[in-house]
Amino acid sequence: MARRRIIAGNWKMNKTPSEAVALVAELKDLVKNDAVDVVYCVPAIDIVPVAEAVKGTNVHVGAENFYIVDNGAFTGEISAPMLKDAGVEYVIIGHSERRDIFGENDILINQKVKKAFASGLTPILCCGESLALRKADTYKEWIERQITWDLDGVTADQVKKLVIAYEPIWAIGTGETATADQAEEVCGLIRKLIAKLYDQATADEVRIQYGGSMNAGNAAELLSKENIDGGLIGGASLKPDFGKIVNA
Ligand code: 3PY
Repeated sequence: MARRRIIAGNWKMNKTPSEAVALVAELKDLVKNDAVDVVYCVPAIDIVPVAEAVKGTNVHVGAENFYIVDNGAFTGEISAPMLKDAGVEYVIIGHSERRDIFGENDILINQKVKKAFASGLTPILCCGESLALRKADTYKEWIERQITWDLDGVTADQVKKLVIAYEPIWAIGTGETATADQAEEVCGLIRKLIAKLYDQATADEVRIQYGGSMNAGNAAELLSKENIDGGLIGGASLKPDFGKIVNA
């Protein structure tokens, strides 16, 4: 089945509000492509100016994180209704930097996936293994366990709208990229797992991205693989190269 491609930038903790608006303007013509969903996942403080700046373009706005409660005494957090009201459509959940640096575990990540869907946001759910797990050849079991936990209680109809990003941790911010065959192996495995946990129709619809140093040089080969429906892009999403990835 033909799944619509989705290329999302993960800006991480980069760009002040004025720099963010300038980047949107710089990329505007470069990311035009009606056949692809283009998403900028931006720092919380950039959401409102970026949502304003992308109006009338083909770009959708995403957040990089949120908390599972709507409002209250949660200093420093941002809620799903706040994101929705600001024009956010997608939210990254379970990025390895959130898991490793901020201690997010699969229980919280599962709650976030369910809360995002309940709030009308589309999760971009990240999974991926460390270099140690890759070397020990236990990465497949690890990823199956992550996805199984993270989707506990999530319905097939929701999973059909979900985006899953396979991001091997050893390829994040290191300049290392999984080969297209390594990426395809795991993305194919994730699709088979979704068929096992749900059914084939759901597996055929869920969109699976590769993330981890995807760039203008390797995007076309990665995106040519059957089970890779897009990319979650780190550093290259902050440069004109992002346009080349969108159009790869
Ligand atoms: C990277 O490519 O570095 C990422 O972490 C994308 O999310």
